[in-house]
Amino acid sequence: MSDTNKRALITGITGQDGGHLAALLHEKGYEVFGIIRGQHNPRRQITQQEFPYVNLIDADLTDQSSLVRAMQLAKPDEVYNLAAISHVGYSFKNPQLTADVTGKGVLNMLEAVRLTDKDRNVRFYQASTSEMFGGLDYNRPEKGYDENSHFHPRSPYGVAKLYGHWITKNYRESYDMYNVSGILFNHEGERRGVEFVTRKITHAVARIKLGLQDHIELGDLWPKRDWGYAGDYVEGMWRMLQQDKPDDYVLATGETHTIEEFLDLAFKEIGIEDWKPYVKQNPAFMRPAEVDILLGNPEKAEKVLGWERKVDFPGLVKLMVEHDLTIEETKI
Ligand code: G4F
Repeated sequence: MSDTNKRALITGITGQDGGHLAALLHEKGYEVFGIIRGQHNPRRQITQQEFPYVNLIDADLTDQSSLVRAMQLAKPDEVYNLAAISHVGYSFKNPQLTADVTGKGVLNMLEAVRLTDKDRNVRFYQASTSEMFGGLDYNRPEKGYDENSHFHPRSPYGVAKLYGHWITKNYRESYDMYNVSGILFNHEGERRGVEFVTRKITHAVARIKLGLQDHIELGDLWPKRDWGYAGDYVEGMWRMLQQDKPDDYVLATGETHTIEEFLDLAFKEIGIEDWKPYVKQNPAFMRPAEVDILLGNPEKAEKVLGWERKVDFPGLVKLMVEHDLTIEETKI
């Protein structure tokens, strides 16, 4: 089957990755369906305006019958399960909701696929995460975490994602389903929500430049992350589902940087060399347990999938600051 008559169903269509992936699949000629939740979701209209070609289906990861209905309506060749409670800090405050959506929601989606796809034609992508590794000294490989590294999640979010990861694998082994987990390290960009540290910084930096605010409040600045560009990562997701056999892959840059380094580059974009007078630390943004360092090893994805990242760390920061300096939302 050529890409031009394939159908894809995306959960989490209103999120950062959902937007990038919808655009990519549309460009490849897919008919794209997206699951949207809630009777009064303000993002419904925004999504429909930005992606008029996406067919929105009302469903919720916590309601399995709605997912069965979504499968029957979309009749997809590929399912991308991107929906989740995805903010690590929020997951400490709402651990049970996180377990229901980010953990058990994966089971609900897998069951919906299993029950509606008797011939096992559907390919399923699960959005696994580097948060499952936990970043502690004792299990951190020198070249970065890979597909065989030990898991030690450090948040209710990481624990819930680990359940999603293993149940995806279990359904692959038990029911001969084409299930893949992409273990993605942090990926950012102009579509990132302002609740995540990179976009929070670039949004604030743009507002400081425009004279709309005079400082930014952050939590810990020493944690290190392996930050890539989300647009590059959705290409990797798609490639994972085009292989002959289902398998799991890490997508990462192989570099790790502190939040301070991100601040350095972001403030330099607006001509400020010393950002310290503009940054205040606020314990409200610190977490009960922190993931110290995330560094991924993308060798397998590069070799098997031919995946490569196009945007490097300085390029990512530049792209995000430049974007935030120009959009109207920065001024609101
Ligand atoms: O931007 P963050 O909230 O992302 P985090 O926790 O690394 O999680 C993201 O990446 C994961 C992949 O590894 C995804 F699975 C997950 O869904 C999400 O997309 O925080 C990054 C770091 C943390 O160490 C946090 O403690 O920044 C630190 N930080 C410091 N001040 C802050 C802030 N984080 C946020 N969100 N807000 C702050 O004010």
